[in-house]
Amino acid sequence: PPTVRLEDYRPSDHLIDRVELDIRLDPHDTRVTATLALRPNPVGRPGAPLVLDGDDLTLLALELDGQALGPDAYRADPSSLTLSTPPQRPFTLRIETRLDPTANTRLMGLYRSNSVYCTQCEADGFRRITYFLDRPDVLSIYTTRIEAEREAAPILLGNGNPSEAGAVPGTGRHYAVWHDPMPKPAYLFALVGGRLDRVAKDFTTMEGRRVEIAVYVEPGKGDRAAYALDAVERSMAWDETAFGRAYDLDVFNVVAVSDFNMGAMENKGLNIFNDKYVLASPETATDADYAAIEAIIAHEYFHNWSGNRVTCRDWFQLCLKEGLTVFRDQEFSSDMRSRAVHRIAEVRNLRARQFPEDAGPLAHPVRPKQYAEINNFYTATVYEKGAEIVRMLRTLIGDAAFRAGMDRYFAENDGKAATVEDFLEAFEAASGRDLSRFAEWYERPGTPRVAASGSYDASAQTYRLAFRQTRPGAGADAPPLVVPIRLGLVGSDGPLDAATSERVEAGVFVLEAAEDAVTFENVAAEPVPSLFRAFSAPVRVASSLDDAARLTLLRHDPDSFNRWEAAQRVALGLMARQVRGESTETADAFVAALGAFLDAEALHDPAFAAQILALPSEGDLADEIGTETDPDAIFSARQTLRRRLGTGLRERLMSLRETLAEPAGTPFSPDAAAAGRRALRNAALDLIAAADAQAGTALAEAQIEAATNMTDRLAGLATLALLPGEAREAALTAFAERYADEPLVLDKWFAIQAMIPEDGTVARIRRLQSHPAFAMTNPNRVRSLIGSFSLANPTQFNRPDGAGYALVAETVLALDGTNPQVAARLMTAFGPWRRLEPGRRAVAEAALRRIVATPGLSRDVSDIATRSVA
Ligand code: BAL
Ligand code: ZN
Repeated sequence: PPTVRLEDYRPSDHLIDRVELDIRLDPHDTRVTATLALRPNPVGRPGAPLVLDGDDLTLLALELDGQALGPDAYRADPSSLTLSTPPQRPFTLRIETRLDPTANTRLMGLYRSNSVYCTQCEADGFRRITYFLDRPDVLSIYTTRIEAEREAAPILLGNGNPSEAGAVPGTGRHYAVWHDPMPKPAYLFALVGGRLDRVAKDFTTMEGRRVEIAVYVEPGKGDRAAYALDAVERSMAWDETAFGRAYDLDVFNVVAVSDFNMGAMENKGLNIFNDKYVLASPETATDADYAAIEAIIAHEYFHNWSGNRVTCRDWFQLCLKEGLTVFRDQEFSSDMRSRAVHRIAEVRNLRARQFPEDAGPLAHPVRPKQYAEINNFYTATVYEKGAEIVRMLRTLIGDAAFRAGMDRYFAENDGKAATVEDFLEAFEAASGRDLSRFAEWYERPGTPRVAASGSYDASAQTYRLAFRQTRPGAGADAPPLVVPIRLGLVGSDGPLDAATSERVEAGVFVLEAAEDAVTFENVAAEPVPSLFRAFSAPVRVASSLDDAARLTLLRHDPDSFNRWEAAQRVALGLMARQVRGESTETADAFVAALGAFLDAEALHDPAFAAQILALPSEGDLADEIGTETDPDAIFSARQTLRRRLGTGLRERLMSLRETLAEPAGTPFSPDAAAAGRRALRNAALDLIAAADAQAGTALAEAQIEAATNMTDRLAGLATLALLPGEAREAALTAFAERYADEPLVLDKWFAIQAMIPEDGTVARIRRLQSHPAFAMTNPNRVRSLIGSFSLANPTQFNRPDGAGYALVAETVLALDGTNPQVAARLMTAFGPWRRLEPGRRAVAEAALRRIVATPGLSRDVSDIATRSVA
């Protein structure tokens, strides 16, 4: 496939000022008439041909300024429409196309989900609706008339504000006209038509605009939309106080659909969501679901400014809207919940998804320099590492200059398609700081490593910390990065606040050279350094601290993140030594330290305590070991440590479970405090069961029986899932019966079984693929069963006999013909194959090469497959 390069960017030769769409919906024969007000772009090439993008389109009619065009005047095929000599003045094109939304299984463009017409246009789906300049730097004002059978689609929604509606006399059809006053690129276009329930409330913005917020869901599920509706309202209010951003239309609509490739989409005024991120009730949604709904509702809403009002010049700038908007939704969630606990969740996620990506064959810069298929660049690197860059920027220039820079960025670029350079320029102007070296973070892949070593001079009472940064794979010419290191010193009794250094400002030392050092004065005794507090930069830190020093941090560091990090590092070290067959005698001290921690603090902050108890994942350990990894040895080392904790802490864990149990009749609350108590009870259950299968089975069965919410019921089931036997199978059967009509709950049931770390799992998944509730046409089902298996069951996905790889490869190929985007995403699970031990590596490579050699692959899958083996 042709490669698109950032260096080849040039402005469009034509612009489209206004778009009028007339869309007559029909299940198989939808007619789209697009009237485009075009003109030559003053900065384009004079006299250039007009080449409109298409994808799988059927052209029915074409007029220029009201005159039908003869066959010699243009060339059209399914993927483009060309006028070789367009007028050198403003002109109008009227284009009629025919679509079959029911046959659209790619879920890009206009399609039907459960009989609801909906659209997905990012990144390049609009060209599946009509021929267009489908690029983010062509911004137009849209007016859309939508028409459909009233019975099938009583609700008709578009971008912007509703302007007119009515019946089409004598037809049983009706129409609605929507006008969007803000110029936008085509990827933000959307429409919805269907039979949907609606919940709504009013919000008055700080500018005095009355906005009607509405959430539309499948009929009968309105009560499950209340939390999402509330989250929209809180997001609107928060963006006003945190960023001074007010909403700009009279309506804000959110629609939940069941077949959706992504999590959600920020179309202007009409966000379309995967229903998994809207629908919630205590009976069907876990605390994690509630948190995800809150975060994604906020994310899509925040795009209204970071993405929609200010959009991207080209898709290489994707992080400009995504990294920034992830940063904004993380800040929102931190303000709504516990900042410390949320930061831990963010970093767990970054390490689980972005670090491996950045260390594998799919690594790319936060701003990629080239792509073959842009849909494959909606990655953890663009999103999560992109967010970390924004956070570092704030750390470097401080809160006030950061806010001033954001204001400036929005003001200068409103209504425009911007670049990373435009973004940084706003902060340079606001802070007076040269950010040209900082910009390097966008340019090169790979997770940097910072080595730190300290030396104490007792007579001078000084402590010197030396840092050295390196970057994997970066050539000698690669300049060092600007790395903000938030740090402090901790003594055996608590933080050493008297210690100071001239080079540390507001707790931050900025490492700008390959090597540098900082010296603290007034250090009364040898300290333990607390580095990268709150994870101040997305790097790997190498330090020679021993377990005793780390346990000092766990006890005394005022930075909660680093207390958690200390416990994780000790656990990782213990598990890595176990894998290498070395001594793990310090495990007892770790258990004792956790015991003391629980006694002192578990009831004070249960959510944080649950994080402390949750050991690093198998993926974290694989990442720590780095090469020649053996998933079975990793699994077994982790089991050993879980058992040790479960045995050593048993009495405390039992007692915490009692103390934290909710009194009967307590109404369910999804808030962070209540969720934290449930999280700690369930973390305790997990460890107790790891050490004592019988006790674990009894506790889990009792918990499932008594559960009044999905969090506890599912945690009980997840515990049982790790304990082979009749109790597990009976609980799985009962769960499936109870939730037979709840697809989103059955997704959890599919996932739990896909993650069972046992030999029988591949066969179990093959049986589940023919379960009546499973459907390859629904991305959530595929991700639950196959995605959970490939991403969260390392021992079985990486079976030495290759049966796990074969299962995933077969699914990728089976899906590629109907939904290449989801197929390609599934394939990314092979990413870390090169760090496996040689036997598995060979088997994984063979599976990948079979995919590469398959004829007729989509561009999506072919791109991932070829990069994976390159
Ligand atoms: N723009 C794609 C979905 C999202 O990141 O919000
Ligand atoms: Zn986004």
